[in-house]
Amino acid sequence: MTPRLYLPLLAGWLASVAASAAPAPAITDESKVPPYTLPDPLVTTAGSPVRDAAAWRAQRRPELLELFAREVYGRTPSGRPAALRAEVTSVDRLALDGKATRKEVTLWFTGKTDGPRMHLLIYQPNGLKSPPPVFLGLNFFGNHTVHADHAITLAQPHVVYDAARYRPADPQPQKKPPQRGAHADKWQVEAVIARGYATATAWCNDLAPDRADGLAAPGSVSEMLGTGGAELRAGDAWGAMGVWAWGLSRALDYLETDPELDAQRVAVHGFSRLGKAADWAAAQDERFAMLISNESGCGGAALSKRIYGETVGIINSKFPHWFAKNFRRYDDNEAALLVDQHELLALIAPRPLYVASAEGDQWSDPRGEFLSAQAAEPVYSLFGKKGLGVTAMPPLDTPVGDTIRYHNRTGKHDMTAYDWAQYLDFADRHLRR
Ligand code: GTR
Repeated sequence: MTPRLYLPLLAGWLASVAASAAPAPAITDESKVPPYTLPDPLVTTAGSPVRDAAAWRAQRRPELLELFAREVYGRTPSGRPAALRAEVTSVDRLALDGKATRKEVTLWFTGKTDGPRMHLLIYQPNGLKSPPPVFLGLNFFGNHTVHADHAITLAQPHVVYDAARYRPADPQPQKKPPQRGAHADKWQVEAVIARGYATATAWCNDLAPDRADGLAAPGSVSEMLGTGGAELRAGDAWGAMGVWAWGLSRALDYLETDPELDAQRVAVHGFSRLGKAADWAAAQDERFAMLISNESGCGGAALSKRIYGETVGIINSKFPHWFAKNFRRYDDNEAALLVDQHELLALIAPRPLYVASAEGDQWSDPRGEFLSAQAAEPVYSLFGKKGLGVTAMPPLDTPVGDTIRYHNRTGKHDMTAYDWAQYLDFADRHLRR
């Protein structure tokens, strides 16, 4: 082979090696964080300033939504399916020792009872004079894991992760199905009910199984809408975050039809990967009255351009199905992003927003979550809303802020009774009539 023919081949080979190269390792030493520049939420991509709430709404908000859809999460192909049908499958007015009503509702997305569906579990406090506000969030392992209540229908299929089909690099291959109440600590159902709120949840795997081939799985919403699997899809087609966010909006569609619940006052929440989904759901769907983002980290509340903990390259290589394929353009190349996650948080404005980190969860970058919440403030200011009200990160276990609130809890990656106590206080302040 002559050198002239050889060179392009070599270049091609080098490019393919670079594309499949392992992402740069995570930085967890603050002094090693490289400098970065954040895009200004109040300057359009074309460079014009956004001076008031009207311009934000008319111009910048749609522009940012488009950038997040195209480059980060993928496009949401449709809203409420015309044929969607809700079927209340059980009601117990004497649940939790008579303190609550437990309801189970199945949403049949095509209207057909053998088609794609999502099972919603709801607890609502008894004895209230008016319909309560609702905390709504997806769960990791099935509705039966949020409380030990034996009447909760076991999630099907009752196997969560199939280790063989999961990527070897994934940290959570798991064969044993999680048991009833396994995640009760993360849901604090009694505490929520005692404070006069309803709580509603569905399993993320009902919408799209959380595994590399989940987007193409029969019965998933992505398969129903024909948007393609993790590899064989358009660059801007949605990933699991988009599908899960869509499911949260469909749950809200149901809540709007239930006269016993106040759908005008729904706080959407999520922990970790499901926090990322909640963030994207609240950004797109302004019917959500409040967002609680609990340790949502990379691709959630944490800044992407700040290279600390999990990065875009790491998350895309471990979870190829979570984000749009286009997001892979920014693997180890975050500086090229036209948006960053503070602008996702800004899309929640003027609605109340709680961002929470945990000190023991450096992977999610607590400082990057704080800085992101802080950088969303100028947009809240346009609406006359107060943000964090501090310039430096607060001490541990010390919530700060008004319409944007933040805390960094001691302890590990989790959603604890302490976290819930803060969220309930926040809801009392902003959702109570
Ligand atoms: C990790 C992932 C994080 C976070 C977490 C979780 O493996 O790297 O982005 O989402 O899982 O969901 O618990």
